Amino acid sequence: MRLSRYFMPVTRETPADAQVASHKLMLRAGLVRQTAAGIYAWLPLGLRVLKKIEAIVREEQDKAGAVELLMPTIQSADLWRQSKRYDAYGPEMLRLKDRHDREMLYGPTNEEMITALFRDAAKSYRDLPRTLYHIQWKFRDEVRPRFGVMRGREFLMKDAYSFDLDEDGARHSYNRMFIAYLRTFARMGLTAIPMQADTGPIGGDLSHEFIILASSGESDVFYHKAWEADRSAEAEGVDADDPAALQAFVGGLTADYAATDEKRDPAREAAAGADLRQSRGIEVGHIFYFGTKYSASMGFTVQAGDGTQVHPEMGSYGIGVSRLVGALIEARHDEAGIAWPESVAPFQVGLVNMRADDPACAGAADDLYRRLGQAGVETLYDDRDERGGAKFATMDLIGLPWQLILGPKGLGRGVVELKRRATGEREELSIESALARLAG
Ligand code: 5CA
Repeated sequence: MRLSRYFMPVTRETPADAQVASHKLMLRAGLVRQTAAGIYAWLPLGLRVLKKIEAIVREEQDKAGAVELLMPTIQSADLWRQSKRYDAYGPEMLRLKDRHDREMLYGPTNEEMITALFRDAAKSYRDLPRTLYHIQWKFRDEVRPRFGVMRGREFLMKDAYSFDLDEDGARHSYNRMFIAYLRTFARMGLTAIPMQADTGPIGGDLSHEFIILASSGESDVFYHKAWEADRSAEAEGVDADDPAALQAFVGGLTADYAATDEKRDPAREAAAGADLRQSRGIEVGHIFYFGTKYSASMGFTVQAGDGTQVHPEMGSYGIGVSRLVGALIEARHDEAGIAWPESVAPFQVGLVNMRADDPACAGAADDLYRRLGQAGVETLYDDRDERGGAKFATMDLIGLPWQLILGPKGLGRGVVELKRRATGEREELSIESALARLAG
């Protein structure tokens, strides 16, 4: 992409209404613009990151055996009356009326809708187990939308729902998602710590939040120091199809190392003593096992192997896809701007032509841009006629993993400069070696 033809409104000024680093940087780097309180337009650069995160989430859901579908954002109030949540949900639900005066709502979550959809199709134990998911916009009329996309009113969520015949099956489905979550966040360069959690309006009695550590986080967490190392590699070795092995792994992690919040379990602090650390954290995922809460209230039964009718055991599993964009920036930024991990970066390389007004430089940079494209390297090419200093500042702000700098002096010697954004390391190398390195 040529920057001269892109839409990336960056600003030098720090926005007055943003408190946390990620919100400031998302506005400054032109990733999003607020269009109403807690509602954001995703500008091209931000949309690319959102799509990358979504793709990782989707791949790991598919690997975990979940099946993708897409439910609408608008739901009917009657659906929510079946589960008795319509009145219980309160002012966070955005309620609407259509032209026929029918009560509708903008979905804050989809337990009711998926239960109704699956109920109408699944008749026997042979239709189970199933885990279904979608990646769809939600609306919650939060009292205090803040921190940009991290606590928005409209936000993108991956929500999955599992249906099993019995409790053991449901626990296995829960555990599969549990390790899928560790893998998902690890692929984004994040260590997400599972923390025992309250189930709130979703209901149920088993629940974990996945928390990444950040000083700007909304929750107070205590976590075992074992989580200071990246533990996701351990999840790689577990056979997700073996219920006993999986239960042993998840059970071990949660019993020995799971984080907790202060109000839930102060005793844990005393027990673990010096091994416990305290921090602030951002909740990037939340999983629930709630048994037959929805299948029973919504009249969903299947025929079991012995001929009896049973209510399927259910769980639901959320990931804050749009929240992750902010959370990732909280985890990866410095004074100059964002430093994206390669797996979610909007482009891999920022190609900077230092002298757009010099025909030799422009010719060489155009050629390099073309060859990077042929090699499949996602490149943002700063071909604008601007000062080098301003171009560097922009590249550092938007945080692409690599910067490739081409200027008249280097060109005379046949070299370009390659800079790694995260560390600031620079090296000079020939155009051929730079291409080989970035395409590799
Ligand atoms: N139905 C369940 C699981 S599918 C559910 O709704 N869970 S939740 O309420 O915990 O939300 C799932 C995830 O969505 C959270 O972990 C969080 O990462 C994200 N999320 C929740 N509220 C917001 C919000 N206001 N802004 C951005 N992300 C949010």
